[in-house]
Amino acid sequence: MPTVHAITYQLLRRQGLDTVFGNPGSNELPFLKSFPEDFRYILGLHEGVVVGMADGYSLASGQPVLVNLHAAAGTGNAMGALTNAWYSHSPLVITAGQQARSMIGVEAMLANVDAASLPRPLVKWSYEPACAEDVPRALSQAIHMANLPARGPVYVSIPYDDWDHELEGDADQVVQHDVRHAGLPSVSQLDALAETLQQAHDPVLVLGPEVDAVRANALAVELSERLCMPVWVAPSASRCPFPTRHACFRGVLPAAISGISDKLEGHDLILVIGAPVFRYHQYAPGRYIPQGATLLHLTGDLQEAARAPVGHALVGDIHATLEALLPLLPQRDRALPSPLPLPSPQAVSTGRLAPESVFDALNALAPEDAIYVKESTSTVSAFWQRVEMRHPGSYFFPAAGGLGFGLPAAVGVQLAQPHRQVIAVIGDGSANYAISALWSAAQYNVPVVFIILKNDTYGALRWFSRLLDAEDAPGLDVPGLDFCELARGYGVEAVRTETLETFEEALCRALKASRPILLEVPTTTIEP
Ligand code: TZD
Ligand code: CA
Repeated sequence: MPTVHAITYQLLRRQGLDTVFGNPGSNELPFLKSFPEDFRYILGLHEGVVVGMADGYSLASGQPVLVNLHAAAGTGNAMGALTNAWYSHSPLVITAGQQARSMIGVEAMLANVDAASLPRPLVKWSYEPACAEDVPRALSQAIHMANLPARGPVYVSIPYDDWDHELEGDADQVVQHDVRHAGLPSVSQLDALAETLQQAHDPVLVLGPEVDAVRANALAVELSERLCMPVWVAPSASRCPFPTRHACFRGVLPAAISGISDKLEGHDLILVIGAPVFRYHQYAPGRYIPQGATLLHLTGDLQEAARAPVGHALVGDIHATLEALLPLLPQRDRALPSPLPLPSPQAVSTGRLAPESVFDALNALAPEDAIYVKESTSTVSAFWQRVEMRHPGSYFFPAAGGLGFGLPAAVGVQLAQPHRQVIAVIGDGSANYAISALWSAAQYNVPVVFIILKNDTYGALRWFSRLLDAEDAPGLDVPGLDFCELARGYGVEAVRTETLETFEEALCRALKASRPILLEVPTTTIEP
């Protein structure tokens, strides 16, 4: 009779979860033994790195991904990274080993008492099967739960003496179990939507990460051109849903209540697609939307829809909705908005490079379909202005703002997209939270170009400290770091570049190399 181990690997294979990101302990070894040759195990040296790599892999592949962590301590280490996975709707199927069933109660070493509670509230579903027979079914449920909308991470704790257990009857049928989702609005809902859009005098489109996640980018372009409306990216952008040099593109909305109202002033209809309404950051109270405006909200996430403070929401599959909506909308007889002026090239002065110069160079020299994983918080606006992004899946930023995403996610994204160049643009503060991702990049020869912007400070916090009248706060600078030495210590080639010429040269060399390379660039500090 087949074992839990055998059926589980059949299930994972059938569901396409053949890359496992993990960090093992004794509880996990019975799962990992006889690891099938058609599976791939990617080791991360810290669980934050493991989840960050898996998150990047899932974001870039659009597929559920298996993560294998060590019981309580391993899961605990992963929690920071889980904040990002939760908000980016990454379908991570996280498994963790548990002590042998008979030793959980006595709290033997490495038992996770109340395992299912530990990862909450950062998972959609968390479970420890009540008996060994239930393990494959629970894993099947986990995969479907993670993958059904709104997608998100799930967690299953598995006692290590379950794997050799033999299954009876037709328990193997769970391998074929299939769950599909259909999420198209009704005809009358679509008609009402089309009617409202056509009636609008001056509509504006606000796009969120879900547009990029479901590859509705081209549909969003068509919609904006059909209705000749300006397009903003929803605040705290974790992905790029719209080509940034398109005539309709207006930029990223500020992450503040009153700031958004100011930017959208004058529009009578605000159509938000695939974003929360809204993901604010700094507290600047005021009106949620301009007086007299109506907000329509299309999202696949019922929680996003329910928690919005304003608007009329329609929850469904946004790709299918846009496909069905477009034929109902006649071309609007009006000029497209004029394109934003291109930023003038950053003047190069002596001394440290401005981040803007680094971005100008990237924009000129990187492949046109490069994928940027960005985690330098003070340079977000400059980056969006200067680095053109054209294709779906070109930009990833930590969705919950939890630092430690950038380095590992870049490795995961590059593993999932071997034919596109991944460029990680990381702050000297952010880089430290998951620095050992460099080891995984080196060991698996993942050819990411890592650029560390080294301004010796938590730049964004410097800015916030002025905003919050807390400039005398301690702990805002990070001097004395040498990322070239750190990178070499983890096996990654590294070079420090202090002038524009040496940066450009090193970048060109790194882009041609088929191995990971880190460039450390001393820069000035700018405002977010
Ligand atoms: N810890 C974690 C896990 N996430 C966080 N977001 C923070 C702390 C707080 N934090 C920010 O929100 S921005 C920031 C910190 C420490 C500074 C990041 O510095 P950096 O980038 O060098 O990466 P800049 O460009 O200098 O701001
Ligand atoms: Ca910094």
